[in-house]
Amino acid sequence: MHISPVLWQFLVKWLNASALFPREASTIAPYADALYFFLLFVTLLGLALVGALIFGFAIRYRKERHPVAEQVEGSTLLEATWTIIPLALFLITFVWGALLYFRIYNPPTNAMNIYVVGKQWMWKAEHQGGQHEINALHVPIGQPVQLTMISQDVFHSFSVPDFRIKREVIPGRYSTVWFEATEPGKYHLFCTQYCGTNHAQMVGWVTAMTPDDYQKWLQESTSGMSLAQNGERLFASLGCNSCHTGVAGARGPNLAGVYGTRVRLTNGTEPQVNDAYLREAILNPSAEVVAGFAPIMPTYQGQITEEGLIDLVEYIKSMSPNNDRLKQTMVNAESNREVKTTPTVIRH
Ligand code: HEC
Ligand SMILES: [Cu+2]
Repeated sequence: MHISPVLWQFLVKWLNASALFPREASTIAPYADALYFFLLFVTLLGLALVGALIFGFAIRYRKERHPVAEQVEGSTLLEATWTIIPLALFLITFVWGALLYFRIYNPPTNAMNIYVVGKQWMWKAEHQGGQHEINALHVPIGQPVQLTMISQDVFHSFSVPDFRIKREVIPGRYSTVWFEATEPGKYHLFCTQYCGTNHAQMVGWVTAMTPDDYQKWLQESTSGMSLAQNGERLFASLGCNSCHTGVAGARGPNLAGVYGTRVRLTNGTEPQVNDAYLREAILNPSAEVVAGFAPIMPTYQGQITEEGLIDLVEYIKSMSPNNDRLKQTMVNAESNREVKTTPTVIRH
């Protein structure tokens, strides 16, 4: 997908070659750059206009030619012109920016989900099949990838300039970002939020591969246990299954099929069950008590790492296999509430 005219391609290639500009390696990159160059162009135009006027007026109205100042009362036409033209330019920028914003913030429904945990000072990526990697991320090209990210300690920011993506990674709250890589290659990954002493070392590489190579990589890097399987094990070892037995009349509600639905809470609200809801339900059960149940679930605050929480969420998701959309994270769904939990900080 290329929106760039020939001249444009030429400009971008030249900027890349002269190391002045990151590569355009995702589907969003040409769109982001188009707006960027438009803004640059308008700014340069404004600069040239104002500069020329300053010079022109300085020469034309210099003291020798106009020794006595002449008062001008104003001109409606002139004022209307310098109001309407900038207004039009700003409105164009606004509409253009808003359209781009929606494109950047709404992942395609077929996006594949990868989890990322940020911590001082590394990026940890977890693939559905349980493959883990540190300061590295392998992705297929030609396939939208959604990252569901959370921080285990302080604010971080996940940034891949060649993809034109950057998103805050926040303690206690899932955030997402998506991209579709277009060319195989290695791309720099940065933390772009100062996060402590070794912030500068919180960098890595995103490797974009053909789908075949990616499948091969997945097979070679497998740990044998998917995230959901890890979650199932954790569910048993933490004793969750003693209440959530899955049979009617159990002490805890049946969790099978619950993901993606709406649950009725004792406070009368009906939130959608998404990743954020599940995480909150585990860490802060008394905040949202399911109608018809007693608030007997203990809190697991501080007892489960972010990776463990991801495993549990994946396990609960896997118990709702009927919905394809569920393969993707739903934190972007319309019920994207503020989740107020204190982060689980587990230091090693
Ligand atoms: C002592 C029994 C008990 C244990 C142990 C327990 N839970 Fe619960 N859980 C409940 C009850 C009762 C509810 C419903 C009331 C509420 O929401 O607090 C619930 C609610 C939930 C919900 C929200 C369900 C919904 O339909 O919205 C999730 C998710 C959940 N538990 C997960 C877990 C996980 C994961 C563990 C283990 C780490 C666990 N629970 C351990 C009793 C328990
Ligand atoms: Cu960081």
